Amino acid sequence: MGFSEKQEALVKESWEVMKEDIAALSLYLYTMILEIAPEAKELFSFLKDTNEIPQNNPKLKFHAVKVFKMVCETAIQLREKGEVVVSGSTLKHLGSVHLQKNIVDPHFEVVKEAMIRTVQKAMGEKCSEEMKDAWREAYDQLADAIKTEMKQEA
Ligand code: HEM
Ligand code: ISQ
Repeated sequence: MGFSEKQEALVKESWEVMKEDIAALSLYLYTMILEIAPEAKELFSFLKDTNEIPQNNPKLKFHAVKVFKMVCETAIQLREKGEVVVSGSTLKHLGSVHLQKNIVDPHFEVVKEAMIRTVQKAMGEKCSEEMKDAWREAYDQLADAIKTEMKQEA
């Protein structure tokens, strides 16, 4: 599906705002993931041995930022090139990491929903359906690229 300039702008604009409060928002993202799917706790090395989400774990924050940035980058690529462009080695690496962790399709829906709630939380009244749809679309395209890689590797 095509990605419009408007959609790209909505993703970029919200990411600019979100960046300013990344520590709190990354915690929120994990909180939402665990609220939707408590069993996901066992998947992440930095969560599985704790009762609470660690407040100050650099690895946890780094991962959350990386995921947001990748979706944002996907939005830009979708608009510029009409497709997801992730370097081959990165995509291969992501495919194998997620395959090893036994990530399945429903997990991708969980992360998407958690991410949308985080965008909503960050943007408050500025968050529109259009903005959320733009994030959903970019996320889905990136997730599909990772899933395809996972299938090829399996
Ligand atoms: C690891 C991105 C979806 C669970 C990673 C890493 C990245 C990443 C960049 C780090 C790889 C490395 O260690 O070098 C993404 C993106 C996704 C996505 C862009 C979707 C578009 C998911 C989903 C799940 C998941 C749906 C399941 C809930 C994990 C886990 C790890 C990981 C468990 C290993 C973390 C650890 O314990 O060190 N992902 N991911 N990911 N991802 Fe994802
Ligand atoms: C997916 N993969 C790795 C890390 C993540 C952190 C937060 C949300 C989703 C993620």
